[in-house]
Amino acid sequence: RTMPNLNLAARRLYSTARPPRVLVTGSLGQLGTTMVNTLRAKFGSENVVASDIKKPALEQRSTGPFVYADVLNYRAMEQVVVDYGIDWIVHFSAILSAAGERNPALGLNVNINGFQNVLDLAKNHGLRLLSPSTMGAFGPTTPKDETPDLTIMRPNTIYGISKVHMELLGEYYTEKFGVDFRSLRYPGIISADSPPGGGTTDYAVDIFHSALKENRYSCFLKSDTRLPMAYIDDCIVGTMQLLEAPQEALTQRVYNVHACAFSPEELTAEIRRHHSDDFAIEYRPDFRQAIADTWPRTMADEAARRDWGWNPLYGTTDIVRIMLEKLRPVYA
Ligand code: AKB
Repeated sequence: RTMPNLNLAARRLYSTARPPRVLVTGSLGQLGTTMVNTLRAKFGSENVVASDIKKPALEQRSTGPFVYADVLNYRAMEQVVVDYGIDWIVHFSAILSAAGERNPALGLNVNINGFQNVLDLAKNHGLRLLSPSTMGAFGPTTPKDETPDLTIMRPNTIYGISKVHMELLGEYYTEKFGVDFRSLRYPGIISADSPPGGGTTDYAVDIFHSALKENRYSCFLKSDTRLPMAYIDDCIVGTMQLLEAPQEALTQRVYNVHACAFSPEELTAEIRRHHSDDFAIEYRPDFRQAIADTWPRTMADEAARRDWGWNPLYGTTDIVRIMLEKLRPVYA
């Protein structure tokens, strides 16, 4: 059946009569795997196309379509959009904070040019685009407690700079071209099933593996470095909520989301309580300390709660309990 020749707004309406076809970039990363499974459970496996430039494990391949697609190649991405009749893109490809400082050229290329490509695809093909931002978009001069949505944003990392660029450009395309761009500023995300890659908050996942493996951990942040964090289930539920929210509900395009906050020493105390009193930790701050020092301690997220129902369920104690439960069998 050929698509009638409708204008973009009507085409969006037309496509709501059936489940949306969603493309997920960076689908093999920390958030991609869970997001793809959640989208497939909701919209049907055949309607969710996972993409990445790595080879998926067999189980990641078997749940639905997977394509090799490099976000740096506009034409290749466009071919996927056209071939699969994509309506929405969830853009997870990114080089995170620590990896971006190790390789600034790569960080700039993937985070700026990769985003530009999906943004242009959204414009040219009338797609909804959800591309997450981060607390890393804030910087040393941003107020650190209850950081508001709208505040000083002068980050000093490649990751932060490229995410501010993304936020502004997304808003610009919404204003000028009617692109349906949506974003949320993630805190550090804690997950057991998929490892994080190249972030400053990675310690808060690594620590559980080390605790169970050798009952000790060498932490690359100082003991009292407090940062916002969230459990992956809250992150994915929130991302789905924003993705599916009706346009009229959104009073802004970029939203802070906050769930809990802890420092390495607070996390260690919880791990000792749930795992072992003699869990040992040493602190050897490296270059990631300077990154963490520029980020908020807590973020204000009233707008996300009000506009699309952000309502995180997991606090620090829950996260520690669940992470230990899930990972214990791996190291038994
Ligand atoms: C990182 O640490 O770079 C990420 C983030 C907070 O965006 N986890």
